[in-house]
Amino acid sequence: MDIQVNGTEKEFCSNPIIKSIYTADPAPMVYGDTLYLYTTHDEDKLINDFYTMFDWRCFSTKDMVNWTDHGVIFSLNDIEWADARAWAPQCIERNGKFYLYCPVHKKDGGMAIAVGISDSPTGPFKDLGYPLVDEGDWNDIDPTVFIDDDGQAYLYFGNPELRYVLLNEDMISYNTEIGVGRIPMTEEAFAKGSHNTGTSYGEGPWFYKRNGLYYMVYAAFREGSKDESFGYSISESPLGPWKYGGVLMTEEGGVFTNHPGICDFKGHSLLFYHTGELPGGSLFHRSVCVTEFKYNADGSIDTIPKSKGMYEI
Ligand code: FUB
Repeated sequence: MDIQVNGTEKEFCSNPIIKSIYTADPAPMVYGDTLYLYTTHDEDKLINDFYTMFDWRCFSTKDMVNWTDHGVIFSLNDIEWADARAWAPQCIERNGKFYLYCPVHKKDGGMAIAVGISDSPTGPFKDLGYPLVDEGDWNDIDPTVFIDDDGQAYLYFGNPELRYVLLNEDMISYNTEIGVGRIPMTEEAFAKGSHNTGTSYGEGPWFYKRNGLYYMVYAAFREGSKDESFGYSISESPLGPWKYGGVLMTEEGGVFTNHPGICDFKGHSLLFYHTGELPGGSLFHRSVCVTEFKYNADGSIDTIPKSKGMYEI
C-alpha cells in the first residue's frame, strides 16, 4: 500500500506483520543492514486447548515493509531431550556464530533453556545437546541475551522471578562459580503488581543498553490486572539495582500475554509485541506487530500506543 508521508509516497506495512501463520514472542536482531525477526509459532490446531508450539521462525527485512519468510529455523524435532513448548527465543551473534536461546519443556519434566547454534542468522540451528540452564523448576523460560562493551555476555530469564547467568565467551556455558543469580524482586525495581512476587514483573524480559543506561523491559501484571502489559526498569549497571521506569504498553493486545522485543534499526527505535488481532486470533493464536517510538532526553520512555503498522524506512 502506498501512503503520503510529508508529501512523499511511502510504502506501508500494516500490523500484524506476518499474516500467513500465527506468530508470537518477537525477538528482533539487527545484523548488517538487515533486521532479523525471530518468533514463536502458534499452531492452528490446539492440543488440550493450550499453547501448541513446535518450532521457531525467522523473517527478515531491510525496510520494515518487505519481509522475507525464512521458514522453520529450529524445532523441537532438533532437540532430542525436549518434547513441547517451543517458547520465546532470542538470537545473538558472536565471533561469526549465531546463538538462539529457547525455552522448552523437557521430556523428564520442567522447563529449561536450550541453545541452537548456526553459522547463519537464518539457520538451520543445531542443538547444543543438553540444557544450558536447568534449575529443575518452572522459572527457566524467556531468555534474553546481551553482550556488554567489555565482552561480558548476560542471559536473563524467568517467570515469576528475574534471574540471570553470566555467559562465558563461548556463549554455550556460564560462570558456574556464580551460578544462577537472582534479582531482588522489590517494588522499587518492578513496582507493586499482581504477579506471584507481589511486583508487576511477569515474564518475557528484554535486556539491552542504550546511551550508558541498562534497560529491562518485560511483560507485567499491574495491580488488579489479569492481562499482561509492558513495564520497564532502568539501571546504571548490568545486574542492577533496577529502578522501575513506568508502563511501556497497556493491556491492549486483546490476549492474556504480551512479549516485548526492542531494537534500533536505521535510526528508528522499534518495539515489537504481539496481539490477537489476526482473523481467528485468540489467547493461543497470536500475531507479531511493531511500532516506532522515541526516547525522552533523560532516557525514559512514555507509554507507547499500539500502532496500525510501519512506513518504509
Ligand atoms: O508464547 C509462550 C509464552 O507465552 C512465552 O514464553 C511467554 O513470554 C508468553 O508470551
